[in-house]
Amino acid sequence: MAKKPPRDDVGDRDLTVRGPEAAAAGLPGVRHGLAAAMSHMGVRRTALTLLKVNQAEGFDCPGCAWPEPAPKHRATAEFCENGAKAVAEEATLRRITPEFFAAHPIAELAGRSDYWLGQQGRLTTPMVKHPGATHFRPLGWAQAFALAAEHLKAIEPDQALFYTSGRTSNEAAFLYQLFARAYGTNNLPDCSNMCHESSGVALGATIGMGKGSVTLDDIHDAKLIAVVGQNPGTNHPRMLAALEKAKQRGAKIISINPLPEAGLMRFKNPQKVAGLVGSGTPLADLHLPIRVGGDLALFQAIGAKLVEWGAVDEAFVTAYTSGFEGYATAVREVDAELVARATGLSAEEIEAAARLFAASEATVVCWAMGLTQGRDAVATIREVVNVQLLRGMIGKPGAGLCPVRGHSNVQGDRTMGIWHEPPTWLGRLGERLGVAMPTGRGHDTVEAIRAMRDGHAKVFVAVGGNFAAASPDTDVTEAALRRCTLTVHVSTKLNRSHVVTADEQTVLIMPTLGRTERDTQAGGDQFVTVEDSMSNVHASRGRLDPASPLLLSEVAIVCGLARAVLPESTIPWESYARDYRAIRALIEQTVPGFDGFEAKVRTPAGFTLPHPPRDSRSFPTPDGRARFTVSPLEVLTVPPGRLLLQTLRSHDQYNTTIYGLDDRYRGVKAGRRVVFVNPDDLTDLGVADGSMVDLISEWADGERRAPAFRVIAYPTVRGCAAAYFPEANVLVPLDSTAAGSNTPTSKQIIVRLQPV
Ligand SMILES: Nc1nc2c(c(=O)[nH]1)N[C@H]1C(S)=C(S)[C@@H](COP(=O)(O)OP(=O)(O)OC[C@H]3O[C@@H](n4cnc5c(=O)[nH]c(N)nc54)[C@H](O)[C@@H]3O)O[C@H]1N2
Ligand SMILES: Nc1nc2c(c(=O)[nH]1)N[C@H]1C(S)=C(S)[C@@H](COP(=O)(O)OP(=O)(O)OC[C@H]3O[C@@H](n4cnc5c(=O)[nH]c(N)nc54)[C@H](O)[C@@H]3O)O[C@H]1N2
Ligand SMILES: [Mo]
Repeated sequence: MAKKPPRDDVGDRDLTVRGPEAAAAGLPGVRHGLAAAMSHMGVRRTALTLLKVNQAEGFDCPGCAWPEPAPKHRATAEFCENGAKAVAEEATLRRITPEFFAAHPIAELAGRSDYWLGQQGRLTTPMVKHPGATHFRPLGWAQAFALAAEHLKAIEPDQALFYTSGRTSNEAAFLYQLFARAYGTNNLPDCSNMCHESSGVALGATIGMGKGSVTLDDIHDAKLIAVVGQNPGTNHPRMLAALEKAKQRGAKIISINPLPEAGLMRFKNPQKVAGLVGSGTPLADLHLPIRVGGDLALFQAIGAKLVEWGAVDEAFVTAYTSGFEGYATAVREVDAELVARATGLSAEEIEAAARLFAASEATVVCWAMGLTQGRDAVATIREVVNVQLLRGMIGKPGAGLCPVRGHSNVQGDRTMGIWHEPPTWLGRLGERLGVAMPTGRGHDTVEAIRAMRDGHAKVFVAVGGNFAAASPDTDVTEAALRRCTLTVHVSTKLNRSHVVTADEQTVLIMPTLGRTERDTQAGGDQFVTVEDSMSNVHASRGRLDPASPLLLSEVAIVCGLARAVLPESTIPWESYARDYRAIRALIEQTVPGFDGFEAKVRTPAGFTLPHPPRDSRSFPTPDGRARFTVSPLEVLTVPPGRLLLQTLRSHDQYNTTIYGLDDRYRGVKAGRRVVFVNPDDLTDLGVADGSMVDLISEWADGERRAPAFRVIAYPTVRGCAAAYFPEANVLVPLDSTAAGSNTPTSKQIIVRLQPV
């Protein structure tokens, strides 16, 4: 039997702390994943649903963007504990009906936690809050579209914002950007702005392609894998199986992380009997406990060693790159003392890492948010590229650059044109459809918040995501959203963004189908497509009955909006919604790499998009060469009595969706308002383990405070601290962003702990 949703918000009443675990997954992983699934779905639905995850005829796991092995190598259960939880959240049997909204005034919902809101179940009915109303009320789809159209027609196109989260399918994303642009704006901020934007910018400028250059086989065949600023045990658990395979074939693994994350230390593969009960495979051969923000210095220092030792692939450097001389001169001058301060690592540790790079003939560097969300994120990733270029590690089996994406289709959404800049193919699309396309740059996430805050943007539309909770500077972001005349949320689940409202504002909730559900249109049952972190595009077919007969697909909602907002439009919106093949045909005609799209996605494995650096060492940069770059090394200085705080994910959350209140691998149970601090720092600060503190960040425009966090003595690097996102987002000012990508610096916040 599925369990009922929680009635009360419990907060951290029962919080306990046990200390970090040594290994990830194994039997507890399976048990926890199944327990979550069964509490939402009951036994039968759990079995039926989980067996379809990531299978050729099933749906793409909504969890993460890690690729699936080729169909013949797929396990019967090609998912992980956290994939099971992601599926359970969506396939839950709990429902939010109009009666729920009648019983709970918006003011009450606004006081609930993200956890409580999410646990209430799936949205079932389009809802509206009219100006002056205290409650959401149901309305019909036609009325909902008409209301949105009334607002959108009353403003200039650039006064509207069209946000996307990375779960949206290729088909829905392509139509959504077409709608926004046919309406007249490039204001298409997306979750990528807060996520891998820094990777896209750094890779675009150096190798000419903003995407990773490896395939899953490259991971399996690598001789050295560096996992930098990433916690795969929680966020990409299936990656651990790939690391294990590489390891068994002789690869070495380096973990570069301020925290000793369980999954990187030891892994028990839940898909193997030995992994269920044994002690697991030790994964990392070398763990570098780096100071937060120290990676730029580390990769410069590694590059310096490689140059010094002559461990350079000269043939590659000569044939395919530019800028080597300038780079080599710059790294020869890297100041060892600055490197030590920036990284907190000893010369021996750095040399050990450099030796592994020098000795490896096939190296992959993987990274995620630990590199992308800092002040120097773009420059840091360029330093990773420098090291890989030195060793000729692009376009070679077992080697490459691997930004590990977050949301299951965040990479595909960008390929489909979800971007605040006009994609190269936009002109062609406009010509084909006979529609003038906007040419100027639109707003990214941070700029979108500023535009709402300053009254320049009036309507906010979101296809997926939880903008209020995911964005930085929570109070500023919420106030900004409240200044809109209309906010529209196309969502599967209730979240904070729906209940951040102002009295005179109109708010629309448009409930939509999820990945797991059958999508039937006038033209029959539809499937959608997604692109994983390694540029593989494949089909995803939901099988479950929709959570409510009133749900529309994202595609249908976008078409409904477009027809209401652009009644004169000559774009055949209705035929797109009737049969998604029409959308794929338009994508094929527009987006490079999609020739033969329809036929190719109908094969079980789908297809891999072209990637010139990976495929043929051709670099689509202005001079056709991969570029070495030089960046200054500036140590992040932290005033005395302060710590450098990073915000990260617990094991029981998917971004702002909180599955549960435990962080098993870090030994935290039943609570989230915790801050992890090195015990020696606690001694120096005179703060006791287990005591309560406010976290305060200090900025030119004033302090920001996150109240009431429990201190946990934890083996993080000296001078650094960690707390969970989104509780700590309030501490990150809107204007604190990475140079070059404008990504909020969610991993680098200087804080003081104030005992309460
Ligand atoms: N279950 C689950 N899966 C997810 C998600 C989820 O929330 N839950 N989110 C999805 C999304 S959208 C994304 S983007 C990915 C995120 O995947 P991750 O990037 O793994 O997520 P974070 O929890 O932010 O972890 C950041 C890691 O970087 C380390 N780190 C922090 N600062 C630094 C630094 O300066 N240098 C180095 N070297 N390391 C640092 C932290 O200690 C932590 O281990 O996961 C995706 N998958
Ligand atoms: N401080 C701090 N802030 C961060 C981060 C951090 O590490 N630290 N990480 C950043 C990162 S990497 C990211 S990606 C962003 C995430 O930002 P978002 O993508 O905006 O947030 P999510 O929590 O992933 O969105 C969850 C909501 O999506 C909706 N949803 C789920 N599935 C579907 C679907 O199939 N269709 C539709 N239409 N809606 C659906 C549900 O209503 C759910 O409530 O947050 C960023 N913010
Ligand atoms: Mo992300």
